[in-house]
Amino acid sequence: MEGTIIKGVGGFYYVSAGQEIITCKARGVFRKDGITPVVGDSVLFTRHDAGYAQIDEILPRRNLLIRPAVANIDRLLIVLSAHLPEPDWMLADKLIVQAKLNRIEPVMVLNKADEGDPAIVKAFEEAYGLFPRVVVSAVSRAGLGELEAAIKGKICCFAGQSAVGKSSLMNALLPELQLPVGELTRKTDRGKHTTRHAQLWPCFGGALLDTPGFSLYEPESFDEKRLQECYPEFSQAAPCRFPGCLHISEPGCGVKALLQEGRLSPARYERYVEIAKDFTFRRKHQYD
Ligand SMILES: Nc1nc2c(ncn2[C@@H]2O[C@H](COP(=O)(O)OP(=O)(O)OP(=O)(O)O)[C@@H](O)[C@H]2O)c(=O)[nH]1
Ligand SMILES: [Mg+2]
Ligand SMILES: [Zn+2]
Repeated sequence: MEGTIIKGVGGFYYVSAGQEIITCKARGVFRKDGITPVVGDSVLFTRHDAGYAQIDEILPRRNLLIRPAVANIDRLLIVLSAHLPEPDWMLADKLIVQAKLNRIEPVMVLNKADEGDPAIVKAFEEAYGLFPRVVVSAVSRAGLGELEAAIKGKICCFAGQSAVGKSSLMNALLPELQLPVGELTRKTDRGKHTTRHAQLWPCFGGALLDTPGFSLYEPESFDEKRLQECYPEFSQAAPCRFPGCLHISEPGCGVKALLQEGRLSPARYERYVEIAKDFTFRRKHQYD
């Protein structure tokens, strides 16, 4: 039989097939081969008269994200909070890169619009104006229709810092779930990592995955050319003088010109430089 892993905990995999959820164990050989089934995997399994069903095969993955491990994602819903916790813009940018390198479409979601800090809303628009994006509130339900439209028929995975409201948005979209949501710690205004496991919920003709947020970030290759392709902003730039321009300190750079003309978010650009330098560093030290 064929099914989709919706949850994996303690060596058990919960596989959705038709209207049923079947508890499975993975075949022993997977561990030997270093293969771990993950949430979102399409699998072939067999049922036995006694004991647990067994996952025999993992069907080819379209993509795989790690920490938390999820597979076969169409869209990554990258959630930021317009209030607390303070947005980790760098994490959001890295999640975009992670998504794009894995051929997953990023959708930027700014939650807590009911308490929205206008400066954050403005920064969000400036940074992500060229991305599909929605401003929403799990509390007031503003923007939820738009969010649902972005999800329809796709396998969508929530990602982002603890306490930005990923589980709250899941609950707002699918009230029957009643997932646990957490408070912010009083001292640091950060989240408490309430969600512990990735879990997939079929809905809207596709599925939604709640996750504990991504700790990031492990591209398989550190190719600066591919990194640049993750920045739709750059496609508006005139060609650079030097082929292979990193858009950092080279003369005659089209991206720098864009920046000087005020057509590129300085904050996004600064974070790009940091990520690009990190790519260069890691590429050079990959085989150390
Ligand atoms: N004002 C306001 N608060 C919200 C909104 N959405 C979530 N919250 C609050 O934010 C806190 C964290 O919400 P969660 O849904 O647990 O956040 P999470 O992203 O799932 O966090 P982790 O599971 O720890 O990764 C809770 O206290 C929620 O009530 C919103 O739209 N507006
Ligand atoms: Mg959560
Ligand atoms: Zn350049």
